[in-house]
Amino acid sequence: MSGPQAFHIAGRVVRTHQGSGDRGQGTGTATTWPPAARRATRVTLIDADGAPLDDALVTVFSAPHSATGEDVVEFSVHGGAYIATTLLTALVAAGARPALPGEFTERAVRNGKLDLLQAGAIADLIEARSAATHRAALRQLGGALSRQLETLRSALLNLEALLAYDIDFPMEDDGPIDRSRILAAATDLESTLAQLIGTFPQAALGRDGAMVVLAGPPNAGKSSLLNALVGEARAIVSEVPGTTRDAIEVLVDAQPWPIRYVDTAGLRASEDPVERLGIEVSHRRLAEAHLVVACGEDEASLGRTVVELATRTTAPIIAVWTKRDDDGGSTDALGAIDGAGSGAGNVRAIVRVSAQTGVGLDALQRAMHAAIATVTPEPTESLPTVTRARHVASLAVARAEIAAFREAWEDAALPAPVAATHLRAAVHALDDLLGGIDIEEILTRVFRTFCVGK
Ligand SMILES: Nc1nc2c(ncn2[C@@H]2O[C@H](COP(=O)(O)OP(=O)(O)OP(=O)(O)O)[C@@H](O)[C@H]2O)c(=O)[nH]1
Ligand SMILES: [Mg+2]
Repeated sequence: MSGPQAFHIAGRVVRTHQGSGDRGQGTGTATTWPPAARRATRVTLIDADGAPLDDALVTVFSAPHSATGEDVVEFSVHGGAYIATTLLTALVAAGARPALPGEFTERAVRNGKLDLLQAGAIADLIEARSAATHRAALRQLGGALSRQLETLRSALLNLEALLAYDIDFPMEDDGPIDRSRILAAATDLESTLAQLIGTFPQAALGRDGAMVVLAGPPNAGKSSLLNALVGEARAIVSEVPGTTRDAIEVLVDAQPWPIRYVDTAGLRASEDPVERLGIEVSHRRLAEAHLVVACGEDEASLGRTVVELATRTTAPIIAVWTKRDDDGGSTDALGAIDGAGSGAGNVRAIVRVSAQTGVGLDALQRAMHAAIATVTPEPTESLPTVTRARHVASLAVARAEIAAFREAWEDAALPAPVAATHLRAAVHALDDLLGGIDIEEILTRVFRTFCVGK
């Protein structure tokens, strides 16, 4: 519970233990309210009617030394819904109200405990489904991106100051400011912004994973392979060709990026309208894939599959000879697929696999990781990653404004005071991100997506 009334309201649901020897707890048991700050203290909680509810721990934090910057009371109660619900009812009866989604974080921002980027990182942290996303969110919560933007912002302010000097004292003895110095500073800023914007695809990879599409003719064993790779029966397998109709996606965490396996409808000329829709989806997924796993149960069909897939994707291809229950695990020389012709150029490996016995899965996994590494970036630890479209939009505005300034400055097209307005606009774009100025609208936009209690 957070807010100026928090201690007062909590005092109405807490019974402190009077005197020494009470329940033999001694130290750590509250005898006065509020108890010492930042220390777990044992209390009896009472419900709205004054009846005992739980033997619990409370911790109080006094403003401004709390997560929200306000007076905060934390209750640690025994598990289960009854105690928590009854406690909430008692708190509301005593004058509290339920928090809105993201309200605690919003208050932390308003009280200067977090900037907007760090607040967004809390949402990212909660939603993280992969080690990569979790890593990026934790760095952002730690302020890595905020610090980088602060540095950019102060460089911009310096540039503005240089320019102001030039505007105010154009005829000073030491002459006007060196034009090339201002130009170099602007170019530097532009390239740092471009680098930051360039990290956005990494955030998408961390969230959505590297897309590995399993493709091939009907009945080749694609769904069986998916199930074997993810270790559970996610896709329906049957001996009827054309079983899989819709793309089935499974996200598996892996390093450095999670992998999103996509099982697709078998590729063939079909009269069935539903199957054809499924095949169209397969084609779309193939076009977006980071890696394609071509499946075929004999040499000729694998060769044809590779040739067809090479026309539908520019991603690397791993050819999997499926249902090799007896000789799975061995890999073939790259030229070995009969008739693959020009399509073989994309093929990185040929692996014999049995989804039934599991033989060859390890070799396939190794080949996949190696191929993925060639088409996705290494996670950069030196530069913070930009994780949201909102960040990219603001950074792009800042970059465009600086570019406009640089161009105007380069050919002296605009008088300095006019060119300087571009720098002001760039500062504003960065302020939007950090929550420096006029943040009402941004706050609402950011916190609407939070869940209750954060
Ligand atoms: N012996 C053996 N049979 C397999 C293996 N993998 C798949 N099968 C069989 O092959 C048949 C087709 O498997 P699926 O995984 O449904 O094939 P699919 O490529 O997903 O087929 P569609 O969804 O129809 O395109 C099923 O009867 C599977 O049991 C394997 O490694 N060994
Ligand atoms: Mg299938």
